[in-house]
Amino acid sequence: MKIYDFPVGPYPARVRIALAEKKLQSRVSFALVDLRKGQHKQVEFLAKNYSGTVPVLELDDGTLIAECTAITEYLDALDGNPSLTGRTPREKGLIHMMNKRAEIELLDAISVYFHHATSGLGPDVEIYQNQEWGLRQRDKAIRAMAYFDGILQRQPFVACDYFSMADITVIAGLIFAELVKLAVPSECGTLAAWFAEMKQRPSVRDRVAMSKPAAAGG
Ligand code: GTS
Repeated sequence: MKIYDFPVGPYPARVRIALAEKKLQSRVSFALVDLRKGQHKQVEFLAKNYSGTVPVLELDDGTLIAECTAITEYLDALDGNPSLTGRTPREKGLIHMMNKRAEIELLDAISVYFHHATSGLGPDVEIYQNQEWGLRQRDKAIRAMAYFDGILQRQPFVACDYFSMADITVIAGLIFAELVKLAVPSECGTLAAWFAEMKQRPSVRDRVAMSKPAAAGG
C-alpha cells in the first residue's frame, strides 16, 4: 500500500496515528505531495483525488481511497485489533458521530481559518481567500474546544471508553491549532490536559515530534 501525504500535515497525521496504533506501518510506503508547491492542485494528483487533498491511500491493485475517515475504516477492517472504528453497532454509531463532529466543528474549521485568514500555503497556492469566513471558522473551532472539554470532563475518551478514530480527529485538530498558534482557551483545562496525555501515546508522540510550529502544515 502507498500513502500520498504531506508528512507535517494534520490530516495526514490522522492516518499516521491510525497506522501506528494498529502497528501497520511496515505495510505502507509514503509518497510526498508538496502542498507548499501546490502539487495537490496539479492535474496528475487531481486524477488520484478529485478533492485535491492528502492523504490518499493507494492499494496494490491501484484502488484509490481518499478521506481520512474512509482510509481509517479501511485500515481498521484489515485487522480489528485494536478497534478504532467500533466493535458494536452502538460503538460504531458513537464513534462516527463524534468523529464527524470533530471534523466539522474543530479540524475542518481550523483548516478553513488557516487557508482563509492566514497566509496559508502562500500566495501561489491560496488563489482565493475570504478572511471573514476564516475568522468565523476560527471562532467556531474555539467553541468546539469548549464542547470537547465538556465531553472529556465526563469520560476519558471522546466517543466511548477506549481510544478511537474520534480521538485521533480531535488530536489532529489540536495539532493544527498549535501549528496556527490558536491557543486552547484557559477555561478548557480538561481538554489541554487530555491533549498533553494523548501526546504521551507512542502513536501521537512520534507524529507530534515531526511538526514543530515552524513546519506548518496545509
Ligand atoms: N476531508 C479531507 C480528509 O479528511 O482527508 C480533508 C483533507 C485535507 O484537507 N488535507 C489537507 C490538504 O490537502 C492536508 S494538511 O492540511 O493536513 O496538510 N490541504 C490542502 C488544501 O489546499 O486544502
